[in-house]
Amino acid sequence: MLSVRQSCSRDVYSLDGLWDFQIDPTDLGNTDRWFATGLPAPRSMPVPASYNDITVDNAVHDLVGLAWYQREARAPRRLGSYRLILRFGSVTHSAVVYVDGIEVVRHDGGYLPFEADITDLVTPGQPFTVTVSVDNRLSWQTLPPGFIQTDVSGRQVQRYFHDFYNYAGIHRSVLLYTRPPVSVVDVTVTTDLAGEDGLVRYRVEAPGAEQVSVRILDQAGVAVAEATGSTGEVRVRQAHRWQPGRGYLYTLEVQADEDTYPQPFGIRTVEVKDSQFLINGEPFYFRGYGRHEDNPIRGKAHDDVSMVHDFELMKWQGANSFRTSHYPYAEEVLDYADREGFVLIDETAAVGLNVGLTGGLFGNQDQLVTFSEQTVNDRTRDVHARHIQELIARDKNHPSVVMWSIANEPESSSEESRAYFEPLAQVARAADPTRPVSYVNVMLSPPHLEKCMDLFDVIMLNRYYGWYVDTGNLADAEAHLRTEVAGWVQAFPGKPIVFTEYGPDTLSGLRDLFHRPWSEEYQVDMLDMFHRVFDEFDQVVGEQMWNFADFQTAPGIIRVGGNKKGMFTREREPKAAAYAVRQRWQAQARKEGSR
Ligand code: E9O
Repeated sequence: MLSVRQSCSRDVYSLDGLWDFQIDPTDLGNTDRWFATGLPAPRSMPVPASYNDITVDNAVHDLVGLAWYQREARAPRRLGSYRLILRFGSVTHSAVVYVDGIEVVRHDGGYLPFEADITDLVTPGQPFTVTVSVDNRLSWQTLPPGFIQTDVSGRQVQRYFHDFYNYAGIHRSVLLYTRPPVSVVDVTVTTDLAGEDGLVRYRVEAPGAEQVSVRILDQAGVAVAEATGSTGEVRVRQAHRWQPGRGYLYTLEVQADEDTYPQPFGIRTVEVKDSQFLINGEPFYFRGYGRHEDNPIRGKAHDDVSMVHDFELMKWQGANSFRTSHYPYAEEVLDYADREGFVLIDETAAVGLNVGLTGGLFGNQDQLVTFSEQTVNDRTRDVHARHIQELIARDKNHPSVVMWSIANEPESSSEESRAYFEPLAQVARAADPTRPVSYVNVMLSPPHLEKCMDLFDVIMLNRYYGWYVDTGNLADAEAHLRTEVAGWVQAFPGKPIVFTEYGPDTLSGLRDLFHRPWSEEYQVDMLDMFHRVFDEFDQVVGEQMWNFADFQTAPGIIRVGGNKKGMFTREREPKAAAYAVRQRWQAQARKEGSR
């Protein structure tokens, strides 16, 4: 799905701000439409925001069920033959949207956009009501998966297999935009290098358009090439490459009859070859973090203030990349990464998939939970396939995205898991033949148990030697880590290895002469130990520690106010490791710069 971009044929209006909000007292609103005459007892809720931490009401904070949002909007006065589209950046986890009481769209999947053409339901210049029901429930067929239990008081409790808190609400901007009756609905740009030149292949979908043409504008807005037709290949002479640390963006300005759509892109190549990860033909070493969209009060909402500040902190550290763990991030974040030259591993919301398990006692590191149902099944896989396709459709033109991660830490040592993932790897490759595809491997599936990795291009590993195992014993931890990396090298020669998680929980301000776990000293030591081992193996081409910042979790006996594995606190204050790792990363960056 195309991002919303302004142009001479497209106007954009924001519906962000305060909406009316109310919890569904009956859970039946989508059937009996009790909201049709307005929400009877509304309170104010900002959009975008997670609703959980805004009020001081447990009913809102701990809701398992439906919440309703409503506001008035106004159709543009001069619409003429143009279409009016209502677009949501994301609603977590599923939404049903009504315009003046008429359902216009529903969408499952809390981290991807959706839209509806509402032209025929509005009158130019006149107000109309937008109502959204937001369902935060997770089941075996949602991503991420989860299940619901009822406690002794009859209250529903959501259980899930990931540790980050199940924030919900309208998390990204709500926009109204106009476009001509015949318009661009999809653009795909892929690029290649030919000596100093860039080759730009494009494909435009604009149903019913009689004339399609494109111009390529450089970053200064100067046209450097053009072509006609809905597909083609254009040569950009002496191309500015999009490079890590130096993002250079061109714009493919598409003209389809009356419609103009500006599609930013970068000229660069990505390739996995001989255990290296190549960007523009040169070996790239990933330095950075797994992250979360997580902030005090606003929860998982996108906001530009936190985004720009987080990027400043990452640049200060010398990071060049991050993984969008464990779900697709706001489009604004990807646009900004494109501009800033950050390299992204783009992940689906498939976290906590216990493919081969049917019932059992399950610990998500926080809680022990018993369940008896079959967990993930064929329907889950169909949902998963759709998520992969929607993610790639949304993000395929971002030069910052260099790899698709189709799952985080699934069970991957059974034949069932292999059968589950084989078709999904194909779905990703069919949707995008130009980028590597992989998934992130959990510590429970070392090389001798692993059944899925040969389906993928890059070995991504989350490892916690020194924390969940060998706690407090970094000598053993180092030996075990070294042995395991050697095992991967031997089992999968030629596949690059990126560490996508490692690091201990660390309580900011806890200092300890004996460098014991939870102290800032221990975090410095443990990260240092991992880095020492990484440096011994050429096949290790990246280090993304866990996590950029502390983040909120579900309640549990090993979480004190959330997951504390951050390099920064949740408020973005640096822990001691932030300075120590900065030295290493800045030194690496200087070395690369002098090459
Ligand atoms: C996923 C991430 O979202 N990986 C977890 C992170 C954590 O801090 C979580 O925040 O807990 C680590 C999974 C570790 C599994 C270790 C199993 C060890 C068994 C021997």
